[in-house]
Amino acid sequence: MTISKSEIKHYKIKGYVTPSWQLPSKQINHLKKNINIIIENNSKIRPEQIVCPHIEGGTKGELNNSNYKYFLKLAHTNEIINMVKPILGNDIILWGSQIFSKPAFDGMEVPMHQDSYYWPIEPMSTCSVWIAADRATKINGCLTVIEGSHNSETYKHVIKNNKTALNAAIDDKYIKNKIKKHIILEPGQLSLHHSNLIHGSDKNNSPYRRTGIVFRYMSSKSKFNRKAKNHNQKDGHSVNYNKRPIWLINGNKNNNTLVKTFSKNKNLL
Ligand SMILES: O=C(O)CCC(=O)C(=O)O
Repeated sequence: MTISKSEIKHYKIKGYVTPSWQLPSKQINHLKKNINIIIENNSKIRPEQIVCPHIEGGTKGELNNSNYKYFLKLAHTNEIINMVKPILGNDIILWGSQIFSKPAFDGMEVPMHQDSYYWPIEPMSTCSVWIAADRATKINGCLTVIEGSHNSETYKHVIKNNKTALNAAIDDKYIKNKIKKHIILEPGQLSLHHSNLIHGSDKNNSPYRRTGIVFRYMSSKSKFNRKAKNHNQKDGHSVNYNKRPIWLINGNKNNNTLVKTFSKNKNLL
């Protein structure tokens, strides 16, 4: 196992964890290289908003990502899946991913939010795995979380102006006086978070880029609801759930549709 009992306990009590396991250094270089290729080839898309790099064309053909299989394979990494199993059980589907890269001096804020507000999964049995490609610190806008907030309901969110990387944020009244915990990571380290955890990240005004990729896993005992209303970001980046392919990572797909499988044996890393 790549996650210890005490790390699982931390996740269950606080809604997130930073396990001690991290990507080996060779894989960190592959990760940086592949993220850089996507950013360079998609200069019209904000690097905080590169949605589904593991799917050819992204969510609707908007992404130039001939290296999508690299991300798909990364999402199948055994050590990562072994962390997700104790949280979601054995039936696991990969349903989404996003690169959140905040350029030096110009990185967008991710307003405080709960992922459950956005997602079409019923019931909401999910886990996000956020992998750092660059060092993430207080000064370049690392993830911040409100510990234990995953035990709360999904709160009302309000629409923000489009200078933020997400357009809906939790109403300030729910986070007033709450302490934000910074998740500081070295390249290759990762954190797991619960879909109800209140989290976000500050702008990056520093001279250091801050980049991570997040993979979204769900229990396939839950349903990926293809009829869920799509949400459209004000900047034109839209998310369409109707036809999105999803990948069976482990166990059974149960009643989910458009489920694909991926051969891990291809040498893509
Ligand atoms: O990378 C960030 O700053 C935000 C990530 C996030 O909101 C998420 O992974 O759910």
